[in-house]
Amino acid sequence: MSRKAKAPSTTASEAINKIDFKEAVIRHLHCTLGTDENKANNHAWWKATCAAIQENVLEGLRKTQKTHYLNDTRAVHYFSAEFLMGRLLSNNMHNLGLFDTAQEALKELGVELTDIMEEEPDMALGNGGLGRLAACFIDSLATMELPAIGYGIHYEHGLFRQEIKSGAQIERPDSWRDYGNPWEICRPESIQEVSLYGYVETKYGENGRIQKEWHPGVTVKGVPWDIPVVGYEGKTVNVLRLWQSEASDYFNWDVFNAGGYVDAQRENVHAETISKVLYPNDETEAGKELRLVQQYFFCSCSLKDIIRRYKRAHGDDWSRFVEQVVIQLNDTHPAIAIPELMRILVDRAELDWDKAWNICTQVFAYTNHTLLPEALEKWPARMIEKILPRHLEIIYEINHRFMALVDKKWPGDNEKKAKLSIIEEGNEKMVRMGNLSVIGSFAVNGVAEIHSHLVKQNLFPEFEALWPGKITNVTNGITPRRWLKACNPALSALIDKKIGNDWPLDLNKLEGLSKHAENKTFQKQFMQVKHANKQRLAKEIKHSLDIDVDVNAIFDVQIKRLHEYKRQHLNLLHIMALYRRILENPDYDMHPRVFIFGAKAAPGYRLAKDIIYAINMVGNKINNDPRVKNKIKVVFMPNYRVSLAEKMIPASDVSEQISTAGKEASGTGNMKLALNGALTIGTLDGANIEIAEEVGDDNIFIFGLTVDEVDALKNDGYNPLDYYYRDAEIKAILDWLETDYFTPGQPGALVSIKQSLLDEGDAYMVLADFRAYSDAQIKVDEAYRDKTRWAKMAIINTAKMGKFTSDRSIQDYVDKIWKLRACEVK
Ligand code: 7GP
Repeated sequence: MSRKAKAPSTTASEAINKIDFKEAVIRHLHCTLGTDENKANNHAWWKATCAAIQENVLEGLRKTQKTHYLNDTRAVHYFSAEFLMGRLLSNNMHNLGLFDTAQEALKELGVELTDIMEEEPDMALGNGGLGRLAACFIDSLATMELPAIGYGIHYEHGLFRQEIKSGAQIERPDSWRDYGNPWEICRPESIQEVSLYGYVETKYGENGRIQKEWHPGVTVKGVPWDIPVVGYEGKTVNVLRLWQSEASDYFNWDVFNAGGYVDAQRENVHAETISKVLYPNDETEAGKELRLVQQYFFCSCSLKDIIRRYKRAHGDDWSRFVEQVVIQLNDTHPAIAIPELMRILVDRAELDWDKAWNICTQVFAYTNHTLLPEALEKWPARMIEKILPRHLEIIYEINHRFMALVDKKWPGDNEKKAKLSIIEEGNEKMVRMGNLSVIGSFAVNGVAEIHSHLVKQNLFPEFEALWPGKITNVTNGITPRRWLKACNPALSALIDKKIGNDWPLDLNKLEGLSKHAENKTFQKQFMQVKHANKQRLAKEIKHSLDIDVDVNAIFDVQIKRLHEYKRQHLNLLHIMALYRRILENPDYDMHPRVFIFGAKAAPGYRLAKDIIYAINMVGNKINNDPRVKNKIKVVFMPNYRVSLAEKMIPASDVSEQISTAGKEASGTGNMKLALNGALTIGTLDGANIEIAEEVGDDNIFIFGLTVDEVDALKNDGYNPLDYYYRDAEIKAILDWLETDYFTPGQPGALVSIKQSLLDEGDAYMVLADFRAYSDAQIKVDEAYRDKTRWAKMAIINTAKMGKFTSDRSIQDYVDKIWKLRACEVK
């Protein structure tokens, strides 16, 4: 899996490189941007630098594509409605090994690379974990020289920009490519057409064969934009292909003539709007027509693109398709690809059903990312019928045949059938995309051990019984290139010095740091790096929020989407408890702490927005209360995104991973923070469990109910009022929320949080875990005061993160699911 990294060569060629690089940047200033060294502002320097780097990227891309073509390689096609890429300049420079060269070259031109890097807008075409995972995975795929292509949507607007006004979240449009994106390449030669709406005609062929003909109502164009994905050391450059919708020149007279369509079309989604905006919902399905159209649009374009490429090599011979193509479905968002491939094979290629189904079920694999019921996609059958009438027929046919299989396994068991059916009967017939995905795939995986176990045991137990072994686990991972090497240069340099520089390709090498964990000098160096990173973040906090924070305080960080199950409000209640303890006892003994949050709430998620508001209002009060004597500071960093994470993570001491056990499928922020030497306070949930196994119980703060205990308590009839009445501190804090103490003149402004916990039943068991959490925080406090102990623990956290490189995740996918071979690009 891992390759040896070359020792960095400091030869004459590098000096020449620097000259070449300067020359390229200047050339682009002149010839691409039409400006010059004297006039150029940071934005222009950034663009010219990107263009200079892109020259190298494109050369790698050409070589890679040629090599893959000549070797007729099997490839994985990663279908994902989201790719949360962040910025690309720093990453591409690091992966090409050009970072230092570029930095020095620019310096000689009087330009500070780190300044111009700030000009790059984040490519935020995703919501959170699922989208960022896709981005880490394509980095690993290229690094491991695996033939792969990412397929997604070229959203005009990515995830909204978050502003905080008087404590509340305001959403503003994100325009990541307003002034042109230097990385993407439009490929008009590969435009695809996608059909929507209309009706299906049944025909009888010569041999009595029934043929279906879909007469679509509209056809739209899918225009591909390619983003090159550079592997570490720059050999393989794969592609992320994102589809943009455009109105087609094509007008369907056939449908028009069938009558009545002009009016009907008016209610339909318009071509240009399909790729306009990313749905800002994390872990909730939207159920909106446009969303289904988006999903179908990118799946249809991508399948046609795959088939075009396959046919170029194999003509109409479908027999080798499954050898060449594997498609990974990133959650159910691309599940409509299954009936779409069936349609292409049966209606277009005229394969018989069994043959087509045989192909389908050897091509698709499906990853589940959540157990939350509100995130499991279901579409009204009527909506599918309207948008994709032929696909609904195909789904029924898939289901009909599958039900026969179920009947064979459990004869006459209608309950089983009702549960396993793709169709949910009820007031409104619904199509369950999860069931469709399991039935149409040859492999299904969860994203951490415990999650995969729960997928088998709770979500799909009957499928597990029907097809034992089909559901497996692939624990998530993160790319250490972005999440350590590029974002934490000082720590990377220290690690290089201690154990050599091949860890970015073989993260288990970090284990070599363990034996220095008790070395005083190394501890000092390690903590000095942390201190410097904290200073940088403190500056950023001062700059963006005008809050002064003490760099010697514990930087306690919770960064992730705002969701009740992630329990930012548990963190908040604990902050209020500390505040109250200080007010009651001015000598309350605690090491100063800065609680730092970053989180976006889905615009329609009321309580999530209320929690953001509460964090800001409580923070504002505490930060300005002289009685606190700066022992607590609360910081809510606006507009949390990949590039902000890259600044926060290296500066964190404590990583908050406090979801209700059983709810966080894996988490990946937990891995990034631990990799950068933060200690986790967390529940036994998701990948926290595997992190604890790696670092050992002494180097992590685990608290709270386990999955089994959560279930047991629920079954016994959990009553949050028990905790409210029995724990005076909990009662006092919740009652505090009802006053106008934090929101002067607005009593009740924070009451929805109390209500959710008391009146609405505290679905995520915040109160049940509060005391255990508070006790664990006392242990964190004690540990931090012991400088030597903390340094040792932090080093061990970094040292033990080898397992969580996304290279290992990808290798697991390759071994268990994709059966891919690396293809060396010379
Ligand atoms: C997330 C999970 O919540 C997180 O635990 C996991 O680490 C991540 O996926 C990557 O596997 N899920 C989503 O982001 C999401 O939107 C709904 O799930 C489908």
